[in-house]
Order: sequence, then C-alpha cells, then structure tokens
Amino acid sequence: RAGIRSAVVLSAAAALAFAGTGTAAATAETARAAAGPVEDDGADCPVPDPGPPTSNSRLPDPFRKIDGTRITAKSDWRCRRAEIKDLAERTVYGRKPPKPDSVTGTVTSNSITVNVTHQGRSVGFSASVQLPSGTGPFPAVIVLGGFGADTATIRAAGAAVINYDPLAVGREGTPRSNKQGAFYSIYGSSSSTGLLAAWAWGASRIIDVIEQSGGSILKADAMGVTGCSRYGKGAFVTGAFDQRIALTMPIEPGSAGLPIFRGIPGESGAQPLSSAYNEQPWLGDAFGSYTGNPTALPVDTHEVVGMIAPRGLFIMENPHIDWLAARSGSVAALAGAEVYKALGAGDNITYWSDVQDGTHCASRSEWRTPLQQNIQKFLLKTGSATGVFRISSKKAGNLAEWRDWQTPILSDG
Ligand code: MCU
Repeated sequence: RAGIRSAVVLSAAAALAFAGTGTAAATAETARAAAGPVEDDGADCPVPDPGPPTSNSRLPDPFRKIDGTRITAKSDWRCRRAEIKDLAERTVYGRKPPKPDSVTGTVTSNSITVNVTHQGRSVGFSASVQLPSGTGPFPAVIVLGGFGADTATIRAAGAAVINYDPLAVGREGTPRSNKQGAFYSIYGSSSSTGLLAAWAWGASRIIDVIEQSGGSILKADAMGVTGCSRYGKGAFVTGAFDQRIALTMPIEPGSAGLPIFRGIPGESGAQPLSSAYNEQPWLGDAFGSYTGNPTALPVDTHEVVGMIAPRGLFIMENPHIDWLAARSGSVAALAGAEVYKALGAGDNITYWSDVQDGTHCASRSEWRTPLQQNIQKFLLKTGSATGVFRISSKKAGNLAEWRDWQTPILSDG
C-alpha cells in the first residue's frame, strides 16, 4: 500500500511537471516534497462516524478501529492514526485545519516571516532564528514560549533554534466565545478549536515556509519541537499533529498535555481537568462535556503519543510538583510506547522524570545528554542511541492497572 501511495503522489508531481508549471528547480522541489514527510499522511483515510460515546474506565485500545476490528499490519497504523486524530480533534483539541489557501514567507539567518491568506482573510506572524555554529543548512527546533527549553544544548548539538511565540497565533486571557490571535483572525473568534491546536497550526505554517524556502538555511525534513509547561502541552500537540516533525520534546506539560485524562481525577494534587479546561482555552470547547467524566472520552493521551509514533519522542517530566500529574504522564508514555513497540520503533521514545531539582521548567543537567542524543539521532541523523524510560519512583504509574488490551504483533508491510 505504501508503494501504491507513493507512486500516486509521485505521478501527481510528474503531472505538475508535464503541465509546465515551473522550472526544473521547482519540479525537483515538488518531487522532493512529495517524497518527504507530509503534515498529515492519513488525510485520505476513511474515518467512520464514531457513534454514541461509551464509557470505559480503562485506556481505549489504540489498536482497535472504530468498526470494532483490530489492526493486524504495521501499514494499518496510518489509517488507524487518522481515526485517532479525528476523535482527538472532535472531543479534545478541536479541529486543526489543513494548510490554508496560501502560505508565503521568508527564511533568513535570523528570522522567519509567515503570511497566510485563506478565504479572503490574511494574517502574518514571525519568529526569530538563532543558528548553531558551522555551515548550514541546519536542522531546527521550534521552541514554543521563551523559557524552560535548553536552547544552548540544542545549538551546541548542531540544530538551529526557532523562537516561536504561540500567543501571537492563539492568545491567552480571552473567553472561549471571543478567541484572538492569527489563527482566530483566519478561522473566526468563535472557532471551537482550542489554543493548543491553534499553536500547532502556527508551527505547521512555519514549517510550510521553511519547506518552500529552498532549504539553504534550514532543513524542513529535520524539524523538532519543544516547550515547557503550557508550551509543553503545545509542543506535544504540535508534534502529534504534524508528521513533518521528526522529534517532539515536551517538557513538564501537566494536565491537558501528556497525562492520561482518565488518571487525573485519581492523582493526588494533579491539576483537575476542569481547572485545565477553564484556566485558558487550551483545549477545544468540546472538552467541556468531558471534564467531569473522562471515562466517556473515545480517546486518551496515550493514543496522542501513538500519533507521534514511530517518530522521535523525548518526554521530560518533573515528579516533584503534584500539580503536573507526572504519574498520569508516565502511564500515557508507557501505554503510548506499546504503539511504538508494535511498529518496531520501541527505541524511538524516551521518557525521563528522574530529576533532582524540583523547580518548574528548571535547567537540568540530567536531560543534557539525552537531549543531545535525540537531536543527533532524529535531526542530524548521525546517532543511534536507544530510547530509555527513566521514571522517578515518586510518580511511577502502573500500565497494567490501566489497560485491558494486549499489544499485537503486527505484520510487516
Ligand atoms: C503546567 O502548565 C501550566 C499549568 O497547567 C497551569 O495551571 C499553570 O498556571 O501554569 C503552568 C505553566 O504554564 O507555567 C508556566
């Protein structure tokens, strides 16, 4: 199936070339883009109506399709992922729209500008860039928000830092009925899409511009994303919803980020779902029906982890602050890692909450080496370090308590 699909995509590229729409360079770029990763490779998948919600106190089986059958092949994950994406948008995050009618912009060695036009509405935003030393083009990590990420280590490892202010795309401090920022200027201030999906949409538009820039400064096929706290929630959702991101690195995301929704009511001191829903419009408006009964959700965050599989994922958590719900975070990582294993990519996920300093979004020496190794492996493509689980005994969840499904052995192809 993968072969058939890429043949179709490549022939579309060839058709464009034959239509004589561009120069040889443009044709090569079209073919390269067609062969490389795309934002959503399951956009053509059929996704059946999920039907009425059913209650499940355990984590939904990531491998069971909406039609009730289980997937049997690794290649089935592509369209199963599309189902999870749809369910997650419907009930948790709100819709992340696909690429708008027009995205243009520029990439220089110190900034990226993004201009979007969609159905007659236009907006722009920009992000600053800090290159590493050496000669480009460079891989790059989109850093959401201005704190908590170890940008010195990122650059020392050989990747550029893109400083992205998500608040320009989805502002905080607004009521759900009057959301503001570039995303809502395009899709409307009463859009039911939450800030996390809006922020993810903005990051995807930055990648669009890098893709179109010709790749002399930054490499669009070697992108990472990170951020701490509310921006850790944003980094997690950004990586889940754009398959061009090769490495996703959420830091201390807390409720509405990594932790399983089903675990939060029972985790002592964890930020309650109603609090995370009401503090800011991070989650989509639809989540309002689930804050008191997450067991009715047709998805949970372990499947959002699964949306990132088999791509690189390095989760950094802080077990010292109860509010951050690290126990429920560990369960999401452990259950999501079952998807990685089923896809033969168990080595691509790292979870690390075994840290000393209790300060939220602190600079931590424990994460320096795994950060460098993940950048080498997934962005520079020079390393091959094996993913690890370093779970603090302070907040170690037990996957067995949370699942009633077993991980299938999926056939190749
Ligand atoms: C962990 O992320 C949030 C948390 O959800 C909020 O309750 C708190 O107000 O802020 C945290 C954060 O973003 O800190 C910078």
